[in-house]
Amino acid sequence: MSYETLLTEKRGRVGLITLNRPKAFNALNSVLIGELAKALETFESDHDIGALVLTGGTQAFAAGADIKEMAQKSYIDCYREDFITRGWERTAQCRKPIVAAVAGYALGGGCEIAMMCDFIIAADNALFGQPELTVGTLPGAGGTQRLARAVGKSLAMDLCLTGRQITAEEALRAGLVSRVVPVGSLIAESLKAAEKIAALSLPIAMMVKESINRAFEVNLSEGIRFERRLFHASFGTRDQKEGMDAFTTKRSPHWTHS
Ligand code: DAK
Repeated sequence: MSYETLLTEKRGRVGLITLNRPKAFNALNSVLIGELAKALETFESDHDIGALVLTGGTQAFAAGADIKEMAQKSYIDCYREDFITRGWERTAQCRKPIVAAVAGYALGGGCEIAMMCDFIIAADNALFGQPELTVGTLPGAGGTQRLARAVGKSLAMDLCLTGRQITAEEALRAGLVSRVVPVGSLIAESLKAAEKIAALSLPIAMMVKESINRAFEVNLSEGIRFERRLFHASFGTRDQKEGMDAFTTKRSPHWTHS
């Protein structure tokens, strides 16, 4: 499939999606968001894909929602069209594991899309921020919510209220990203991480993802109960039998993703 604002390719069992509006620092316009939703759906329904990587360019992962596209909208336009709501949450709804590989600017909606992924690998030149207040609005795709959960109240308030950007190292210290790598090896390292996931049992990896995400929705005892149910459910899969038999008989497992 070819897209106007994205590049997609399959690397073994990994689906790689690259945001591709370099002249606009990958500003997220409605075409891009629609195409991103389509690309995610395509990889989700492809049984040969076990994990995804979402990336941008070396200068910008994405510098936010397209300010030029939204500047003239009225309240009633936004409300009636449910402005840019459609498509935006699609990344968060992806059931397969998805790694954000972030280089350069991840601002506003760019930071929000990265946070919708399961974890973020940052290049050493990455800059994260929620500068919406500096253009007269506020984060609208989960920036005040996911950022606060990821880094805590104080830093979330600091970023959203001052609009300042933090470096990859600061993002690592704050727990926003899981690792920092040299910009030149970002794609290779992110693909390596995704390949590692995709080489394991897909249904069990999906259960792990679902269970961790549940931690952000419910209290601890409900979360533990949810985890326990999925743990029990894993014993209904062929892959659990295979994984434990392979360990016991000292051989490599052959996952059937079933
Ligand atoms: N929108 C449109 N164009 C953008 C852009 C953006 N967010 N960011 C950069 N560009 C364009 C610039 O206009 C410029 O285009 P030309 O003038 O060459 O045509 C080109 O990219 C290069 O940018 P600069 O010339 O500004 O380059 P600099 O190196 O000087 O600065 C910068 C790079 C990233 C620091 C700067 O461009 C910048 O501050 N950009 C804006 C960052 C920002 O404020 N982002 C937050 C936008 S608000 C929602 C979902 C999401 C959102 C809201 C609701 N729902 C689901 C309801 C999200 C809102 C936002 O993200």
